[in-house]
Amino acid sequence: MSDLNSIDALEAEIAAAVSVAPDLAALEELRVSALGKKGRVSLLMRGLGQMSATERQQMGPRLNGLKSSLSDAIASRKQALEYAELEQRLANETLDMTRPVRLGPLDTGRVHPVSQVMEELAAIFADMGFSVAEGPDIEDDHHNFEALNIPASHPARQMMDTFYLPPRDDGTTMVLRTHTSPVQIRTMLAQKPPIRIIAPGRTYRSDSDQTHTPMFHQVEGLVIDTETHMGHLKGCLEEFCKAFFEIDAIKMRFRPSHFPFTEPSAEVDIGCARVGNEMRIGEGDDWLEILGCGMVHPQVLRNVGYDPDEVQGFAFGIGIDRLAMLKYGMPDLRAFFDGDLRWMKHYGFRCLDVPTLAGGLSP
Ligand code: 2U9
Repeated sequence: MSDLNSIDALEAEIAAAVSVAPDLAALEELRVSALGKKGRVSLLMRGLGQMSATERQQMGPRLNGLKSSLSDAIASRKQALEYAELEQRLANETLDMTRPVRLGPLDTGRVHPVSQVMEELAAIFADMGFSVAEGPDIEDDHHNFEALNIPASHPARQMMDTFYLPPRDDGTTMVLRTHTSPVQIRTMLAQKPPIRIIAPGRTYRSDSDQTHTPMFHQVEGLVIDTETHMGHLKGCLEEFCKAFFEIDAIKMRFRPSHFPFTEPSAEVDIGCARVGNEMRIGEGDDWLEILGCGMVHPQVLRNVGYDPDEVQGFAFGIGIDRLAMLKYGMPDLRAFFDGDLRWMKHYGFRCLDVPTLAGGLSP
């Protein structure tokens, strides 16, 4: 039969052992020997049944107190030991981030030149404060045509250019987007100016020959602000061309053009030299068309609820596949989408060739 003094002694003894338990295994052993089914505290509690009512009144609360104080002591020692173990691991386990990457399996896959160029475009435009916007490949007539000031009579609306999906139950007909412009419409409807985005992605037109594939890639850009003018457009596109072709002095020519969604509109050529089969950008007296652009048409601004007297902007569109062909010298567009591994091995990029402006865009 234990008295209160012997319980105090037991508590002091076990608490002392807990406080110096050297590791988690030793602590667990102590826990089992005190609080486990046949532990010393559990046996004492079992003895309560044989006590007189007066004794039980005194010993019951004391034994409960003993159990909870030991549980607390064990829990806090456990936390301290776990923390010390983690500290030890953190001190011992080190990673040398400066070591060269071991290639092996990482070296078998290739990044498609189109994906690589998309990454380059995102890096260049991110540096000028643009963010990347995305939208659905399947669009409705309004976002793909109507809001962009493309009238029903426009050739782009004809069956021969656009992929139409079968009409839906509500009578509407969806299309495969013919450009990424509906992404800009959606962005303008969802956000307030200032807007500075690029919209890269897949686009579809019913066209297939040596220089056209039914699915192709575009990047379009849109800037909307309160005092935007052609000077900003030209500066922005010049910065882009210099960064993309990695040339400091690039000749550019803006030729008047027409698009329903921009006014005025222009097509942009860059200076180049054709030497045999080779195309050298930034040299010679030849010109090469690379993009279209213009100031966003006031009607397009009105269509998204903007006031053209308050805000204006510029937009541009670039064909990514052709850009990739020009920069990396692939001669045939159709091979882009053949999925031929030999082609990928030759023209593809290693997955660690991530383009950054600081690290150099192309490997
Ligand atoms: C909004 C307003 C204006 C996007 C533009 C072009 C000119 C253009 C072609 C380049 C090569 C398509 O892939 S391509 O054949 N694009 O010439 N695109 S301006 O103008 C916009 C877009 C969205 C709301």
